[in-house]
Amino acid sequence: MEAFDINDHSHRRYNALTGDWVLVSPHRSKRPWQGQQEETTKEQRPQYDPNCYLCPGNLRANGETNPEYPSTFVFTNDFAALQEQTPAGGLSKGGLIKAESERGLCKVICFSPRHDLTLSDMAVPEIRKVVDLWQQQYLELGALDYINYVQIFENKGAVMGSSNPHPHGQIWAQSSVPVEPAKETMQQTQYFHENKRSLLADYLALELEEKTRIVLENEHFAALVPFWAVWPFETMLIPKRHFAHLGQISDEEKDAFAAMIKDLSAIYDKLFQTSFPYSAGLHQSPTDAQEHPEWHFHMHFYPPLLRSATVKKFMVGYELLGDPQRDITPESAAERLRGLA
Ligand code: H2U
Ligand code: ZN
Repeated sequence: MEAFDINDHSHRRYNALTGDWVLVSPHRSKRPWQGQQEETTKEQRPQYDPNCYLCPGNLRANGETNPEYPSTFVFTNDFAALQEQTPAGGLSKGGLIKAESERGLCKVICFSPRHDLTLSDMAVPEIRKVVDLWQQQYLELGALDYINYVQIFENKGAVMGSSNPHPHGQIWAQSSVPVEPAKETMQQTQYFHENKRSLLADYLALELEEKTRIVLENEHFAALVPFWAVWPFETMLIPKRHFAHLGQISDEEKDAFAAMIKDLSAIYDKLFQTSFPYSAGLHQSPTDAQEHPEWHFHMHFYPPLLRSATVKKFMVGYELLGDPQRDITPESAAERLRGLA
């Protein structure tokens, strides 16, 4: 039998950050495609849309009017999935039928008053204001005694379920730690106890040495396609310094973070000459009043597009029933993204 070649032979990759596995089938990326094509929006948008519920001065669904905000704007989601006034309680039958009440709150953040922009069109000082607001919200919501985790994220593009093209994101803050950050907490804690170092700092050092999965780098942050990426052009932004949450980021690091978001999203837009859709979000330490020396702040980008602006990756079949799977390798995805920098 010939020797194993990671660039050619099927293999499973371990996600050191979550403990999950992904099946990689590099030889399969040449198969023909006659399936569904996604609609992508490339239409010119006005700077102000009188019908947009996020534009300054407009009316929202609950009857409130948005202020004439000059940069960012945050408000409580009028259709919040989590609510502060949820009564305590639950249900348990033989440990098999089990429910727990969940308290929380949801907010919407407008990144800009301009209806026609996305993060990739915005200037770095404008994105920096979004980072400032993320920081302020993480600290403010995290300080509430019933909030133990704050999830900040953006759904971009209709294909990702975004309800409105106006540049915006969301925050869901709640009393339990959801599954993904809980897995990351467990993996980082175990690594930190065994090695007395941050898992992601050590992982980033390996990646900066190997360089094959690095997309971009500046003084304080790196963008890379993780070794264990599931989505075709999935990336992570990782700060070079080990800190747990935005309450610990320096001003200089905030500027570098804003610049990385700008540069990475510009690369994404170039990849298929489209306003590139994705779900992106910050992962930071739980706000559960525990010390979290193991936690290393980072941002994930999960874009669904596979081979063009119209062909999306589906998580179906084996991926629903077995493990997630990918054809193009993270190394070749990184090489393509790097080429557009
Ligand atoms: P998405 O585009 O990611 O769905 O986020 C928009 C959010 O805005 C969505 O959660 C809220 C929706 O509940 N929303 C309001 O809070 N007020 C409105 O007037 C319309 C939409
Ligand atoms: Zn708008």
